[in-house]
Amino acid sequence: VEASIPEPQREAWKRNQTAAFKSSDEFEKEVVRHVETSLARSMFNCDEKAAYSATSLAFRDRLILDWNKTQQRQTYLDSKRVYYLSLEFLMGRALDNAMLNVGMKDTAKAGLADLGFRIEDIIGQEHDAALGNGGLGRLAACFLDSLASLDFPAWGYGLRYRYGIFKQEIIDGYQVEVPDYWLDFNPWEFPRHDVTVDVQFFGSVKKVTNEEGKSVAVWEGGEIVVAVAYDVPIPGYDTPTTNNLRLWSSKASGGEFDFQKFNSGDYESSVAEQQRAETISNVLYPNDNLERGKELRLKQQYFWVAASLYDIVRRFKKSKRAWREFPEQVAIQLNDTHPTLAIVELQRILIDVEGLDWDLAWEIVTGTFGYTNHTVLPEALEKWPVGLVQHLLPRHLQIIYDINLFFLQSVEKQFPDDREILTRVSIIEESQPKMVRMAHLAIVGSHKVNGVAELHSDLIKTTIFKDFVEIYGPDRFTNVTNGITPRRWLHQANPRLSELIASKLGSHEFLKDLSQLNKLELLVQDKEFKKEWAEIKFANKVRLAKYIKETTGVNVNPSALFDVQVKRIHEYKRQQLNIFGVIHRYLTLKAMTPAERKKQMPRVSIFGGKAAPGYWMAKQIIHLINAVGSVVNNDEDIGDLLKVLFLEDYNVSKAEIICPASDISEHISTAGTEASGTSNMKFVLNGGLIIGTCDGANIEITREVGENNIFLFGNLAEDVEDLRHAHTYGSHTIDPDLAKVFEEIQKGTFGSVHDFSAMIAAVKDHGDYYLVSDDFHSYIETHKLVDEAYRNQEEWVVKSITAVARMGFFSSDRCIYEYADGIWNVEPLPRRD
Ligand code: GPU
Repeated sequence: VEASIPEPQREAWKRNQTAAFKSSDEFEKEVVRHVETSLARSMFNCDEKAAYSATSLAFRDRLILDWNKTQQRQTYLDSKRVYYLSLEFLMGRALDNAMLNVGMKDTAKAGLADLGFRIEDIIGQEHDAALGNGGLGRLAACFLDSLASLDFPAWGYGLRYRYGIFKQEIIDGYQVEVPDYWLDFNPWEFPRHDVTVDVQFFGSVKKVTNEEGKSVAVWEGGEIVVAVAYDVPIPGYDTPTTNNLRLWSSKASGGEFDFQKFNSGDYESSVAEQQRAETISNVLYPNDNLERGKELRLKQQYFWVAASLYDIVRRFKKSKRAWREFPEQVAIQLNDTHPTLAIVELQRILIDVEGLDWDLAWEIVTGTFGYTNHTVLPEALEKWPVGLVQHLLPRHLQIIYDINLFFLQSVEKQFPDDREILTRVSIIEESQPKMVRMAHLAIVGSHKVNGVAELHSDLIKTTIFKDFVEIYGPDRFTNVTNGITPRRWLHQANPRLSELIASKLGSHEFLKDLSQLNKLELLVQDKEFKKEWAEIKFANKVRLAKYIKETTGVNVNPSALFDVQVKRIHEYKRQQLNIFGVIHRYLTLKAMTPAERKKQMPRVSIFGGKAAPGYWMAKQIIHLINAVGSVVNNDEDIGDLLKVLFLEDYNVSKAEIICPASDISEHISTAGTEASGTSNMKFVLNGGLIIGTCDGANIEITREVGENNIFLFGNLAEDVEDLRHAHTYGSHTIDPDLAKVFEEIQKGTFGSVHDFSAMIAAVKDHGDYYLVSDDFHSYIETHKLVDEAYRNQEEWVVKSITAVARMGFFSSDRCIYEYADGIWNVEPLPRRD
């Protein structure tokens, strides 16, 4: 249906076009209008929440005008687009980011002040959009910011979960999960009730002969769930480009079927059916680096993939181009294996719906997809039981078998004498029950596979995907080291530091060309500059100390060394190593005379992070941290020399307070286990140093900032296998200092001996898989070096400035250019208006 307004009437439209506010007066007008109309309130009942809502609606209106123009232009120019498929987008708050990206924060600040509000209080009203678990979801959010800021025509596709990651409460030292219902009022989304896709599940496949005498598959029966689009505008920084994040929400298909049920008095079962459909987009699975193979999770994956591909194909078809041009118009990036069914779905659309032959379709598919791997941990590699896929998606299973058949045939040709390789690389694992290996499917169906840091990309080529390098050659595999957006993680989180840097570099250009930070190195001997630098760090620590006081009641001294480890709780990330180290410090202090104690460097050990609800050991680690905190923080011998805190409900908006306030942060995973890490980058960009292992992006951070500006310790990835082997088959002795820590825990110093015994047994009796004991000594010694270095504040500030100056490489802008160049083959499309 043609919905376009005919030429003669367009004058009237142009005359009445909506104008974006430009001054604080115009902004105020918009806020008042939204309070009075959208919210139906007045100046007599406008609290901060209402002021936040109205401010957000005013900015949303502004963004959508830019959004419209961006989309019109992208459609008109019909250039290649990027689609980033991710089950997680950990966006955090939108208002502050929107104000800064459109360059209107000062305008809004003045306007809000005029109306009786402080901008910080208004920003603080917003509920985080927490549609992700950790690094993987936050990476997707940083990428969206960079794609828009660099003017790439790009869309994100995800699920609109009703419940994001749970809210964490700490009750009596234990984690308790509370549902995160965030949608009661979300001014940042545009429901598109007219943009829907019917998604089919279950049913059966029959072969029929078509008019041309060809046998074709018809997937019929089963049930339909409707996907409804919700659009979230993504503003670029200092550009009118505003991209789209499209999130799908599930709803029952309704229609005649329900009506029949209703008439036959079966109202309840039709309601139940509706609820079942809505369950699909109900909740984000709270696991990080773990796949548990739940049927509903597979349903989520297909629902989201099918709706997104339908949308992408619909947009392509509007251009009336030949199918073989599809990969020239469309690049789809798979954020981990979660969207791998997209490969099968596109093949299905092309052969079953559009009637292409298999080989052409497959060429189009592999030309379109790229796959990013984010882990080598075996428990995180996705596999689905063949029976489940058969039941839920019968046609897709047939196509998977065909893809596998053709793939294995070609491998057999290439390696005629090697039977073993076929078993190893098959997309189907011949286990009991048989499983579909999603990573294998993703590799076979993509033209590029990338890891997320150099070490990680090397590891996937030499371990889990080794055979595929033999088969496809090394060119299919590449590295794109992760990055972070300097807009949120410097400009927004640390405005004073951002302004200091801008004043020295002469502009804010560094926010879009982070390599310009290197000019700061010329200033490392500038006394005044160093003083300001140190003052800003101190002010950020004061702010965090205030937050700690408010949330935990504990007083911390902002002059102490702030030592932070905030990230998901996981044995491989080794918060247990950290807390054992803290106990060792406590015991050492206790053993000292008061005179000796006076000479020690005061420390504040700060932890934060969520444990997956079903991850028992991670929950024990949280409990031990809290238990140690309640002993240490109340020990009068210790006073300010050591405080131990667990900050509840770590999330993006809390990270914005915590990252600028660290002196040192801990990135201490067992070597070879953390694919990249990205918070390591956030802390260094904010002038904190790192204590870390030779793992993930720590290695590249070291290369950039220099070995003198980072504290590395521990065994190397290449030695891990041998050490593990020795633990199991040789004699396994525990580090003596660690043994003393264990004795203290077992004495009951920190309460519940029973609770902590499993953590100790994992090291002592079960092979110490994560090498806690092997790395303990070097960890403790390196912390001593940190204390020593921190005594020399003058030198410490030089390290801090030098490190920041050398962090340019870790901007997510650099990542996006690398993907655009090496994987997507897309160009930016700047708007000239
Ligand atoms: N990552 Br797999 C997650 O946050 N969740 C996951 O389920 C998987 C990976 C992380 C990696 O652990 C981290 O090292 C990396 O920096 C991040 O993805 C982004 O690539």
